[in-house]
Amino acid sequence: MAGNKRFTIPSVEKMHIEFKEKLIPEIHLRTEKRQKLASQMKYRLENGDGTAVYILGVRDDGTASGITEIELEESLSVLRQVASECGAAIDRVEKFDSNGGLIARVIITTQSRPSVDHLVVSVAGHVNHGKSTFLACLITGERDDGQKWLYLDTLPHEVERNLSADLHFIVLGFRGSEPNFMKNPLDRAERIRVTRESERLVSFVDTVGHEPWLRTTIRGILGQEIDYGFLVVAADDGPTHITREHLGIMLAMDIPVIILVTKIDKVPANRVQAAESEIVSLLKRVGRIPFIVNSVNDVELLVDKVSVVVPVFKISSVTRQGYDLVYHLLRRLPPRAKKKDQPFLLYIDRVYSVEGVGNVVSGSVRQGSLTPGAELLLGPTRKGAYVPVRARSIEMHYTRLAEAEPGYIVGVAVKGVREELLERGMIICDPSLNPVSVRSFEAEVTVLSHPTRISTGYEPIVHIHTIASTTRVKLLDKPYLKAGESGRVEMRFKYRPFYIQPGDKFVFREGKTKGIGVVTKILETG
Ligand SMILES: Nc1nc2c(ncn2[C@@H]2O[C@H](COP(=O)(O)OP(=O)(O)OP(=O)(O)O)[C@@H](O)[C@H]2O)c(=O)[nH]1
Ligand SMILES: [Mg+2]
Repeated sequence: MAGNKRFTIPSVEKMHIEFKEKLIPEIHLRTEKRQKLASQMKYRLENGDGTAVYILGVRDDGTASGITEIELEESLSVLRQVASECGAAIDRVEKFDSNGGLIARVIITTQSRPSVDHLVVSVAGHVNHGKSTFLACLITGERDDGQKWLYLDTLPHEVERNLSADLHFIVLGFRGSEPNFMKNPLDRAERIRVTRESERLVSFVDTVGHEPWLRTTIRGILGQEIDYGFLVVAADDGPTHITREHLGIMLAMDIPVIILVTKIDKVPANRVQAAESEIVSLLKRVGRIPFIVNSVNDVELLVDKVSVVVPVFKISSVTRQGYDLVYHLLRRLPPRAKKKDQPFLLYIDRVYSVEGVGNVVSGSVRQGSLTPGAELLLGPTRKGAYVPVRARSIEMHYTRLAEAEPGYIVGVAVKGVREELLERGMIICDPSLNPVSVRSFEAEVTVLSHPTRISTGYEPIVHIHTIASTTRVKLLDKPYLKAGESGRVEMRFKYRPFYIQPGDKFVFREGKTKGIGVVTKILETG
């Protein structure tokens, strides 16, 4: 035993600190004790501005007694449950070895719930047309000095090549009608501040324009629960074949599109005019109504009609010309209808492991809501099984959440599964969804471009949600399909099953071939 050694924490305001030797579920989770613990925790949280610290393994008088690993686990399970009743959660646990056993410092924080008024916007467009720069200038309120893209492109090979290579997520907040600017978007504390303080949040997904990485661009559009798509077109180049391809994907997915003509400072007015005309005729060719936006009045006119009309803004990130209208639009755009009253479902986009937290999966909430502590299913595995897991905690833009709603792009810490099992394209869901493992399905497809023709045996990559998987195609009503033609097909995932539903839309591609489709029927499962 540690004898009478006193445990002191230097320079900490003691009002939010509680000393406990240990907590025992059988005792401390009984109604009376539990209520007492909860009211004590609320008091500590209030005094600590949303943070409470529990020191375990130390008696009330500050004498270190030390506890075992098992006693610590039990104590943490009590604290976890009580915290969740207080709208809080364990943020981290720091363990120290005392000679008689363990002493742990448990930091509990109130979970702030960001504004329900939340939009998700994906930004696509030709390489170098100014997507990342636009987002950096939008959220900082600054002008482009040629370096602003570095706020988004943080990977070493992105910095080196000045090319976005992966998806990046960033948030713009509004307080009242004013944008809540971030000084430095790379600073986590700034992101948390904006997420906590703002009444409206616009989460942006910055995609990539470099053609060979189309797979990633598609994931930025299909893999998230997008409300609107921004398509960036540089005034000097005008729309390109990549612009058309990204526009085609957004429209096929029924995403309302908004066009930003950037770099208008770089070229004379007649070149801006020419780019504008090219965009107008492109939109007309795909059956959309262009709307050139010149004033706040224009924004007001179109704000609730964006699925019918395609607004075209002319901006410069160097002079910030046109930015005021874009802010006005983002402040006013209505979120699309959300499926909140359905079982929770999220397609895993990324998997990582965080020290002290464990495995984290991230992605957009497709439907339903999620609270920390929820029991979930994760899968399907390669063998078609679903594994029970628990959501330990939820974060959005580094901010802890008490509840995640449809559209939120969140990281969920999951307990109960080995990291090797986790893969992009799997789901986490509420068990009431009763998910199946789909091996083959029927679909209606349209071939957008193909140098020759498609027949049975064709093997494209299919993108559905965050899934990107090789499938084998069997034509059901025609011997072959040419560019521009539609048909009924059977598609079989070649390597492993996934969770998909009738009505899911997808993109398929293989070399120069591109097509779109919708799942009409689930065939083989298991
Ligand atoms: N003159 C001028 N230059 C701009 C403007 N917007 C962006 N740029 C410059 O254009 C270059 C490319 O900008 P990025 O923001 O990296 O382009 P991107 O579309 O994100 O590129 P990828 O993500 O790699 O597809 C940078 O050098 C920017 O400084 C603008 O409005 N005016
Ligand atoms: Mg970029």
